[in-house]
Amino acid sequence: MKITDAKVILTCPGRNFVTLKVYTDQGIYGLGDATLNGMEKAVIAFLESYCIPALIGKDPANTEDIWHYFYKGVYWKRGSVTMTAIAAIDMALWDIKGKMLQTPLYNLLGGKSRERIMVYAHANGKNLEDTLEKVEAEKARGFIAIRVQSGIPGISHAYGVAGDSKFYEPAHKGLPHTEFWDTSKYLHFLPRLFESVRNSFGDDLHLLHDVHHRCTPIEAARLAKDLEPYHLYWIEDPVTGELQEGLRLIRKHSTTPIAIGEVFNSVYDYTTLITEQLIDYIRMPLVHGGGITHLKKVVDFASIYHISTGFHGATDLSPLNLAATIHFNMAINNFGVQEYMPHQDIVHEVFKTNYQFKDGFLTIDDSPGIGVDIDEKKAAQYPYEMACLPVNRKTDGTMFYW
Ligand code: EZ4
Ligand code: CO
Repeated sequence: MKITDAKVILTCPGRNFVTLKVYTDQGIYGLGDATLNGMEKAVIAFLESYCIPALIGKDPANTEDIWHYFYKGVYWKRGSVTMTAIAAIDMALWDIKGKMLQTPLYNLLGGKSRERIMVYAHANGKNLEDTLEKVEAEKARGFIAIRVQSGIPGISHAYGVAGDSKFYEPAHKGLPHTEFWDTSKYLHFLPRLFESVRNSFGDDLHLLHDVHHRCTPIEAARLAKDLEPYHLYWIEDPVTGELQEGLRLIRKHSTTPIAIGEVFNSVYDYTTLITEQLIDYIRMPLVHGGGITHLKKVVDFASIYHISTGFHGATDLSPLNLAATIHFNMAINNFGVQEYMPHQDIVHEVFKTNYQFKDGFLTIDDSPGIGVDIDEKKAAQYPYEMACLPVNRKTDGTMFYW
């Protein structure tokens, strides 16, 4: 079997998605997600100027060798743009392999370790009362794990807290908006928020929270310690992951579990965190972490240290990534939980999906490969629109992490 051609499909059904379609001489094609929020065109440039011409003529069955061709074979390694492009290629080739062998992707990764995967929902409220209502609404939809984010008294707009829209979308059209942040107000409010959630909903719900990299190590240690009585499933990105050693300080002070890495793209971002057991959950998603071939190695490495998965799964990752992720999570032993937010309805006009949500879990059918298709005519009806994630400043104007 040979790869005869590949192309990029860029579409914006409510938000931008980049899809790689790889064709073979046997009429089978494979699809991979290449969406990197706000940097869509950078990934496309790398795919079109180098990866696609280099793919043509290769045997798509050789997923391992092709992965290393694009990773080891390229002088300038790693980085989100490069690893997203490699992920898209890798996903498309595994999709082809599944279609060629007429079997779902999870079978190629070890078969089923479970029948369904637990997912967590987002409850984003404007203030404490509103957040409690949002938790109630997600619970009523059947979720047993819920990420809780709330507007903070004294902070005009906190990242990740949606406006009135039914759908979560942190990017805005055009250049970045500026948001403002005050860590002391946040650290004061958060324990009160989780105390109220536990008082209202009891001990059974799995509660999660995303810090969005906004604490220093000692602030994060205080937060993790203050939240201990509410036994969270995890706190996410308590500090920026670049400073792997910073996690040691948090661990010294608290048993609140930690999830890190939605902005990571390689196993080398994780080595200290994994080998020193400084985290509990891997967040790096297939689409930004070099695809199935690379993530499988990271996750197997993590399993030796009793670290589980909790992959990033916001709506700026396409349905293709979500479906591939469900297969992956079905197969591995050290699955933890999967982030899940439904895409807008128009996204499903473009992407034909094969997964289903029921009672707090996702299941996937047994169509060959990943099992998701793209309607190119529909995709063409939604042209690209520039959109960016916000930037973040402290209230005195200092640039800060978002
Ligand atoms: O900021 O997907 O855990 N989820 C998140 C998301 C990310 C966006 C970035 O594109 O932190 O809201
Ligand atoms: Co996050």
